[in-house]
Amino acid sequence: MSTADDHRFMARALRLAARGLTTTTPNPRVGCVIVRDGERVGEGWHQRAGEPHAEVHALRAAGERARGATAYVTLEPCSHHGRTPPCADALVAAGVSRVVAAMQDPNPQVSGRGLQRLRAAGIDVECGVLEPEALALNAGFCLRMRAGRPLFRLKLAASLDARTALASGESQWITAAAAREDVQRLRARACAVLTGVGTVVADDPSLNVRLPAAERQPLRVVLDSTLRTPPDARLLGLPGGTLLLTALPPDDLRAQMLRAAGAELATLPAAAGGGLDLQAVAAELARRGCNEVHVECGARLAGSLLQAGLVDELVLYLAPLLLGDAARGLCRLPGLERMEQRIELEWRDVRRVGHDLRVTLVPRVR
Ligand code: AOF
Ligand code: ZN
Repeated sequence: MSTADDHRFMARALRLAARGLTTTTPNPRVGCVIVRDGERVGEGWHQRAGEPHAEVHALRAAGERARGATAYVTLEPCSHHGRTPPCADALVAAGVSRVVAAMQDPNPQVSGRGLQRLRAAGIDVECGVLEPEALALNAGFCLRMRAGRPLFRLKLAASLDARTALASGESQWITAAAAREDVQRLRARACAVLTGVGTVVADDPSLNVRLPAAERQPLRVVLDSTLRTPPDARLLGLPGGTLLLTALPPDDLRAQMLRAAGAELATLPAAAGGGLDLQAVAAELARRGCNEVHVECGARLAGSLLQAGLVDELVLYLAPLLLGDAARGLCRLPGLERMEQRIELEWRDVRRVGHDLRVTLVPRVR
């Protein structure tokens, strides 16, 4: 089989994997295509944790035609007994003769052992086809496995002069309907939607997914070191669950009231300058299986996350408006004394979304 065919079938497997974009958490999105004599005889993708992996769906579809076939998988087939038995064993049992994987599984329970097991069974194994695309699809999962923290995607919406609200706090509506719907899609793919208590108190946001096809609500997370969340806050009553991260002990009176109002609470260390230790927040969310955390917050938390190096992706919606100097800025950062203290980003993507622009940035690696 030629390299071009390998790329074509792996691209197809990646598209299948992306069908699990909003549903596989805490698992990665994985797709599989089984090809015999140049023809696709089975396809599958991982849909939900606890359900069969991509390979199992594809092998079931292929049946006997899997014998002697090539399996294209966007992630190394697993070798461990998790919620389901090892896919490497299933591929061996089905008699495939070649396996092409896009990338190794960063899960320490697998990390190369799946490929090893296939090779030991005499299967021709190749790894690394369309690897950058596969890594991008599961960037959060990879970060959680390798660094013990989720990927943080910070969403901001501002006027052309980078103002997010009037001095009065009034912020509806800066961006138009298409941009707000785009944000809904970003929320839907996230494992958790995070904000600060200031936003909860000021705006009483829902932070849920309101797309017709939504079958899962991300966990809502509020950074609330002193438990100022009102027990009647809108987000506490919605499906999907709300986690309040606080520095107060679990037996605090407010903690008890908020638990009674439906919140889950976890106590974390406070940061030296007030608020919570953001690295501890990241570690706690990873521990809970969060791969991607979508952040919608005020200028203070946005600034703190940027300073802590915890913004892996910044998605900024820019509306064609000017709000003037008295309006509120994008993110609060300490004044710089030297240019070398600046936070540098790189443009990743620019596109128009309805009336607004969406620019996506990532930290610049120096
Ligand atoms: C695969 N194919 O489609 C996926 C894989 O506990 P489990 O059974 O849900 O396994 C989850 C782990 O399996 C996950 O952390 C990752 O290492 C791997 N995911 N592997 O061969 C798949 N989703
Ligand atoms: Zn598997």
